[in-house]
Amino acid sequence: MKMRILVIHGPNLNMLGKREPEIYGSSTLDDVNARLAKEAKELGAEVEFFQSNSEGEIVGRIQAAMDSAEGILINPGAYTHTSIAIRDAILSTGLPVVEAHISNIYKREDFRQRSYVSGVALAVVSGFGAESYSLGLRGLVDYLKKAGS
Ligand code: CA2
Repeated sequence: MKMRILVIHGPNLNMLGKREPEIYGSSTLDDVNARLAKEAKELGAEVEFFQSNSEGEIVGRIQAAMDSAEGILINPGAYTHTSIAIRDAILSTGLPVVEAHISNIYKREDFRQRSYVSGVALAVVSGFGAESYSLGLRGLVDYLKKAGS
């Protein structure tokens, strides 16, 4: 059974580890991806990474995943709170999607308390720092293993 996971990092996540370490930690995006690649290997999955600051590019990559992945792990960044287009793209693929956030969006500003993605996601992990991605990956792979058996 193939388990290819597309990991999508939304806007400004290319700045990880370079600014605001008190909120987003000190790991860089490359550190996070290297750790996910190692964990994916241990779980028997393949990962591909994509970061973009552009909503349209993220929508395009989600659509393309229909033919190249069995699941998506996404931190939509600030588009979480604004993007009906990303939500619609997720729905159109029918792929299981796990939403991950470094910070706990529910204990931050009011405008971060609404996610357009959560309602179409398999699951949400928010607030464990970069570990949120690892927990999300693990949950998604477990889900796919069960779904395929
Ligand atoms: O907590 C998360 O993972 C967020 O998705 C991060 C977004 C924010 O808009 C969401 O509300 C919650 C922001 C990503 C910005 O990342 C930076 C990292 C380092 C320095 C500056 C920005």
